[in-house]
Amino acid sequence: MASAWDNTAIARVLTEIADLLEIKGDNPFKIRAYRNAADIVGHAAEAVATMDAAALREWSGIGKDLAQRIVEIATTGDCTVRQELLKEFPASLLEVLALQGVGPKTVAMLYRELGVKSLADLETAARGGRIRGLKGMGARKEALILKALDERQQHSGRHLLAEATRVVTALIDWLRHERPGLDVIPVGSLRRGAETCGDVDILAVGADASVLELFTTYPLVERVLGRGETKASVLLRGGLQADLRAVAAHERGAAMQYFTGSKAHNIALRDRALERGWRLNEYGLIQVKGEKRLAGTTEEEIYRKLGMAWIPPELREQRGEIEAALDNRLPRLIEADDLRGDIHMHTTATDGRDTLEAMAAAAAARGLEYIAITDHSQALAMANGLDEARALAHAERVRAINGRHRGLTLLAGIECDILADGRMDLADDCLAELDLVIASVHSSLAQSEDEMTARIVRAIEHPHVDVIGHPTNRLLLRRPASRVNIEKVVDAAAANGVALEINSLPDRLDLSDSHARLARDRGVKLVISSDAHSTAELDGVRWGILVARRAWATREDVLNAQPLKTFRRALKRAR
Ligand code: DGT
Ligand code: CA
Ligand code: CA
Ligand code: ZN
Repeated sequence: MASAWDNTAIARVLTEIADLLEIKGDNPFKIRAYRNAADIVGHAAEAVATMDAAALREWSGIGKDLAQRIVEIATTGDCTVRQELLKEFPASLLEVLALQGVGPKTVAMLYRELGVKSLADLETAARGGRIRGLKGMGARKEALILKALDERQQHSGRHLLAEATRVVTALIDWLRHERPGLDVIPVGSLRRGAETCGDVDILAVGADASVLELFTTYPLVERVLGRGETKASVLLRGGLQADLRAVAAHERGAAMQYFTGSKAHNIALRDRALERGWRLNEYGLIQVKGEKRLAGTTEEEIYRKLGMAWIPPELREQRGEIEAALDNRLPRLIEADDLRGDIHMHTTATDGRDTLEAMAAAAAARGLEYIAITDHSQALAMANGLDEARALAHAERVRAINGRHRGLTLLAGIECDILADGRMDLADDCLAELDLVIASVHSSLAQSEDEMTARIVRAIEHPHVDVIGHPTNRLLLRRPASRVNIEKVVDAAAANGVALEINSLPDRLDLSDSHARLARDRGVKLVISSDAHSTAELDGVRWGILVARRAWATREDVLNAQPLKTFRRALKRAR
């Protein structure tokens, strides 16, 4: 059997064990060893499930016991240590632990003193004012817990696109392994590349109903929510719900179109069909008079019959795409292969995990023509940010390895903090020496809209700033965007020839799709960057590409889709 356990899933079990041990108050060294192992496995380039214990022990930090545990997890999906711990503590405590601002010691105390076993228990205790009396808690902590519970409620049930994609890819691989040749297609918000997914929707085409039975036996199914004639729903480990629908081969296109959505796009399309006396649903496009079947095998024929070009799923949000398709003026969307450079990444000089040399080698292996190394500046002390002297010395090291990889040019850049008043964190003469300056906000995020807008605009007007990094500083499902007047930022960027970043980190995706669309509509150039803090994260640009596509961006709109020469000429410093 193909292992259902990819590295991230294995790492999650290891982290769970560490969490449970910490709640228990176990030996700190043992806890550290599990956390460390989770970190190593989660970032490993090889598939851990294909390795044996001896191979795992080659990695520093993984001893004999841990190696055996990992093999056990990779083959069975669980391990006896975790099972033993779950006899002592209910699994629902892990959800309490996952709450923002609640650590293992607090969870242990809440459990011991108040019998809090779940989020529901926690809410009752907090509302009843029973937490403030506990050692080290107080009314303020109690209020923070209620706020965290409230925020969780708001995001409840949504998952990052990258996480949903990872889970669905593993599930589909497993289905195809069990049923070679099975035609399975992910649809819904995942296929549209939306930044978060509620549940994931999957089609199995041309298979009989037994595929639904098989689906419910997937090893990572936590609970079967329902099973009917044509649809089954399950809750997967990690909390994601997945729906599988069995559809007939001749309805493939209609089902894809219908279940890809969005709802708003479907309604607009269906209205167009109705105007012509046709019916459009998940089974096909049907002429009502005489029940004549007009289309349904492919999406293309459905759109064609309705008088328009096929619309890429990322555009199906009822934001003008139907009108554009009717007029034959849909944009030619940027594709992953169009990216030639990646101009935002970190190394061990600040808070990256991998060295400059390793990042360069990984970029070359991915076929990139150029990269910019953009470590942090001094204000980000937590990240060991660079002062002027270190920034310049680092730039020298970057330039020194230029030419080591055939076809790859390295630019010596910086991700310079924008201070609270809009000044740059490093002196002008230092910034002038560098090849590229990304300016980013990392602090004083709670400023008023006026302050934050003026702060970013001031950075845009700085003579050496080329790009604004993650302009709103949101963290998906965790932290809202800063209050900032994005129109003013976009207009200032257009006036000053500064590019705006689409940061590809799965929990940032900042600019968002609609903000990026506003920027491109007003002639601002975009950059799509990984903001990688490890070699593996260089692949994250795929998420930024989806945002750019949802923003209607073409290759011409994206600076790092240009050859190096054009890219450098387009930077503000070149003006
Ligand atoms: P999500 O799950 O919240 O991330 O978003 P979606 O878009 O995946 O929504 P979901 O799972 O409720 O439904 C999947 C697709 O099925 C949806 O995008 C369009 C289609 N659909 C569902 N319900 C309706 C409906 O009532 N009317 C129409 N026209 N389409 C629907
Ligand atoms: Ca969905
Ligand atoms: Ca659904
Ligand atoms: Zn940053």
